[in-house]
Amino acid sequence: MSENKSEKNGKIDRRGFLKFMGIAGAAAGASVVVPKAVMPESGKRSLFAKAEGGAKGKQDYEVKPGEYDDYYGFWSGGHSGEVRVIGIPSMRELKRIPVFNIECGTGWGITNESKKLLKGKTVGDTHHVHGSYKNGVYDGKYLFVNDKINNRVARIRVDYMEVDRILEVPNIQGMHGLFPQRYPQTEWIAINTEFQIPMPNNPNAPQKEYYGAHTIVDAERMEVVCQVMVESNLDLAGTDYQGKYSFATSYNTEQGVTISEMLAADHDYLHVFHWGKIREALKAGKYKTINGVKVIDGRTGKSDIVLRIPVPKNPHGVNVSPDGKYAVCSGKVSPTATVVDISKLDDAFAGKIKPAQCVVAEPFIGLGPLHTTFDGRGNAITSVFIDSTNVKWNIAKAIEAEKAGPEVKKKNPHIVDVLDIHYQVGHIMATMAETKEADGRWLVSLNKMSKDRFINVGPLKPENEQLVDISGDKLKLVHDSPTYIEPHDVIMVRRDIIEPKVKHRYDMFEHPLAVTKSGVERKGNDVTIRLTANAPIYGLQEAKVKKGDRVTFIVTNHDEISDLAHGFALSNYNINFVIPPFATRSVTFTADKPGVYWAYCTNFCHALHLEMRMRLIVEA
Ligand code: K7E
Ligand code: CUA
Ligand code: CA
Repeated sequence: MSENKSEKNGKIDRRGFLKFMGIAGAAAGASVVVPKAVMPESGKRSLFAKAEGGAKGKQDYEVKPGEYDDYYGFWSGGHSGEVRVIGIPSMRELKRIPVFNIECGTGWGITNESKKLLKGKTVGDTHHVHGSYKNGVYDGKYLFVNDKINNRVARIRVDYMEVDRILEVPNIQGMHGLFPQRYPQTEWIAINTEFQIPMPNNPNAPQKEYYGAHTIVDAERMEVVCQVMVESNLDLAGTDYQGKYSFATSYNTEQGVTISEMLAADHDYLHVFHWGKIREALKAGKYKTINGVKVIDGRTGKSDIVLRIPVPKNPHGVNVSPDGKYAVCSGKVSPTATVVDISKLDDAFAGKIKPAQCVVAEPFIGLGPLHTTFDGRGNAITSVFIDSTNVKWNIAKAIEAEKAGPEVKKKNPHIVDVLDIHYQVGHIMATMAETKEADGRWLVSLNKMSKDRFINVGPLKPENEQLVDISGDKLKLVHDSPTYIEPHDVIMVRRDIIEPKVKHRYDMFEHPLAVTKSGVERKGNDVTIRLTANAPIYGLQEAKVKKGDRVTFIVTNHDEISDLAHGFALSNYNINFVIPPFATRSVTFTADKPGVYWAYCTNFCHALHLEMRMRLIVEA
């Protein structure tokens, strides 16, 4: 076959490919000559070409057939336990990355490789996804996502878009806010814990000995560096653009265990953690080791690592503006946002000014402000849960009005626009907004309820994620997108940052068990069956084992063509997984049922895909 005939735009087109494989594969049966796969050319649509041509506030959100999106959206899947990849602005779902869930499509939680990471856990509640950084911008290396249920943080390799590490963090519950270091690069990840518990977790500890913690994780080693113990819970997390501080909102400084106790105080705090002082404390040995983790006492009066800036009670999100100047706390119970001037923090840590003097504005937003994002042009946009709005406001104007006094302030000169959304918004995020390259093009409003926006699918409705054009002065709603349980947060990363890093096939020998020669090996009752997979055949047509054997199948896909994955399902043995190009996957089980069992390929790969199978004969 001529390579060129079956390639379009540098990519082997599936139709031409299947035609070719149908003939060659059927005739040869064994070694198939595979055309060299070529990287699809980047730029099926030049980034922003259309947007630049159009008027402000009128970007084209339609992505035509065959065109690419401008941004990768990485979505937390809430208590589905997964991460989703959604194209922006089309809102088309491109991929699901199983993380804390069991997923029979790919075999996540079924293969030995994934089981080793999951360690028997089967549920997860992802809230916050963030990428690794270099100099304040994503470097396209990793994504990090938390699990609030089992207190784990997972790392996704961007090159394979697959989880490679999962770390379970001791001494905490309700792992919530997570934010990576932004400068000079991501060495640490700051993680907050929403529930206070005794440290160590002693059931008889009095309520006043329940603590929260700010956990620092080493991003490369995926190990806990330390925890800073505080008396309050810590909710959302942020980091600055200098590598000096991390932030945490808190809403239970009362150390309450009932809802009325948690609402008793008239204010709460934005906690600021000083990384230099954390390093000093670790070096000086100023910590206790609890469950193998170095725990620094960060309670009020016990250390100078933590600065507590009073904010209206029960705040929620904290987001740092792309210019690195401000940390914005959303009020939640208070209808305001609190703007903290980061340049004043050093003086506050040094005791030269009071922590409250770091606050430079407290503008009115609306009822129930939760999260703030930025357009990179000096504006903030805050999600407002109770009002069901996105409120765009100007940070400089809010600071000016605060200085000018109550008469000016009550006219709300900072408010630029208010957009009704549908309905009850949680997070919002603008394109590149958590980087210094915030570009103010698109915003996604992650609405917790869709109510009447879609045809009825029963009592459990989808959530509604709305795409908003933020390129003009007005916020312009352009698209509704239903999603399944239950996204919290998202980041949207320019395509040119991610796309060059993403591979079309695995590095085959990165997996220590990669199969180059099919065969059966017995050691006592342990039987290893090694299989190559080449469309449309597995390396063996049959294998025999004995009842009671512990059987391990190891399968390596030798098809290098992009998009040619095989599956491996074993009838009546509850096994299925997918093997992408050059990947190796394995599974171990006890052959406890005698008989003939067909294993077959579940991922359509060839005209003879249905014939891609083998027998496992389990002798009595
Ligand atoms: Cu507001 Cu978990 Cu980020 Cu949800 S948190 S909304
Ligand atoms: Cu291999 Cu279908
Ligand atoms: Ca409170």
